[in-house]
Amino acid sequence: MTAVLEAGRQDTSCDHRRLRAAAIRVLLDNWTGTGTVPSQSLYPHQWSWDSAFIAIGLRHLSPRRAQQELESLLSAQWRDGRIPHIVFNPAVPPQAYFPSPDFWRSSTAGRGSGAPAAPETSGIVQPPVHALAAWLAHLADPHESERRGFLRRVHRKLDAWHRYLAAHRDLGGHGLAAIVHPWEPGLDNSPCWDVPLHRVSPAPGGSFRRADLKHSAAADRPTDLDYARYVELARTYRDHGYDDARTAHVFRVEDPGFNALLIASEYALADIAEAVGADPGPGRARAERLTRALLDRLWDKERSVFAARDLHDDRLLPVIAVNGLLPLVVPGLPAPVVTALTATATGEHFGLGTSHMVPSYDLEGPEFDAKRYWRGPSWFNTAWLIHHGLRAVGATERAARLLDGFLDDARATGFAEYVDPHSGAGRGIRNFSWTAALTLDLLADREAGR
Ligand code: 2M8
Repeated sequence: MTAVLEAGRQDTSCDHRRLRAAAIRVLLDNWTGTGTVPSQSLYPHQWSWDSAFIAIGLRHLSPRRAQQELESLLSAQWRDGRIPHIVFNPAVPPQAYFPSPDFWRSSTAGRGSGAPAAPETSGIVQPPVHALAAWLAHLADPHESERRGFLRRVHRKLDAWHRYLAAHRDLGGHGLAAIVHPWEPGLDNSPCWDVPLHRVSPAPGGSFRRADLKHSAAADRPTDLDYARYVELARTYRDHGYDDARTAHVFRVEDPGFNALLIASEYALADIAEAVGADPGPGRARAERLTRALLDRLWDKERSVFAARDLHDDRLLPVIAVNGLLPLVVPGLPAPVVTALTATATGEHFGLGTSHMVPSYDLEGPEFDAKRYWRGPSWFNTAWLIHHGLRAVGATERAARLLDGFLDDARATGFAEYVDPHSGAGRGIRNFSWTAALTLDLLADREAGR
């Protein structure tokens, strides 16, 4: 019996070693010298929240490289504090990705909002996971971080980023940050955005050329009509100088995922402040205020899940999706909310424990599609966040099972972008950077016996 157990353990550790080596290979291949592309084919530039997740994994490979990943992203920060969702690599041909720099025109159209003269960037944002990533990157090697003055440099920039969100994005006036484009929450094509997105008149069909369909199956990606609406929203924002006060923002939504990550990052920013000798009080106070607003505005008691609020009519959108589970990462939620939310995760809508990881949208919802991106498939970054949320609320057994499932899916799919929640089949592209990075992170947890 002991021999069998021992052999099983050796198999697992050998599998883990191989998986770790394969994840490292993906990150080395996708490193450009200053940052990491999510994928060399589909996403050949630097993406904002991808880089935060990538840094969380890179810290196990090279804490210094993790710091550089974040600093290269922050070097493209706008003077108003916004961290753009894409930082373009000038060496990549414009036709490799759409919308390309000549669509966003950040250095000219965004000049009034403080866009840098170079590099070119997009003008929208993505979820603020950066302070959390910076704090974790620091903790991986505090001496190296201290030696490079990492925390001191990023503290000011991350503080400006959170201030941008508070000053320019509280479009509802209740203390939460609003998103103004479906690409901002990172769950681009989620059914959550269907109602507000359908108010947007699509850009004319011939006015742009998609690049994504060269690398991914059309059945996995957004429809042409939705793409035309994304383009129109971004064009309108650009034509108003990316100025939130001047743009009418037809699409404006308070998203529970975006705000939950902001809260987690406010706490991390407070830790960073304390470490550099600044006052952590304001960051913690902001986190507490945001948590109260999240509960007041976005907790859908009837459905036992957090939901997005459409600021067009100030109503909760009755859509159950994975962004509604992300507040599990928020410290100090009331116990009845945690109990109800955990029950929702394990119930029929998400099937946590029986699904592959956590589906991006309600398994029983009318729009469920196991293949199409963010309309059903399970993603590794949301699984990683929910794993940590479950651990933090003491659901350790469920958290551990989710971790095992994550590692199995990452291995079986060659670090896919996302997977079918029923079959586990890999979808989208392979060798996807945040899948590899978060695999490294969870392997490190497993090795440390967490
Ligand atoms: C996807 O979004 C981009 C636009 O930002 C796209 O579809 O072209 C999303 O999955 C997003 O969350 C992710 O950050 C990005 C790069 O991985 O790809």
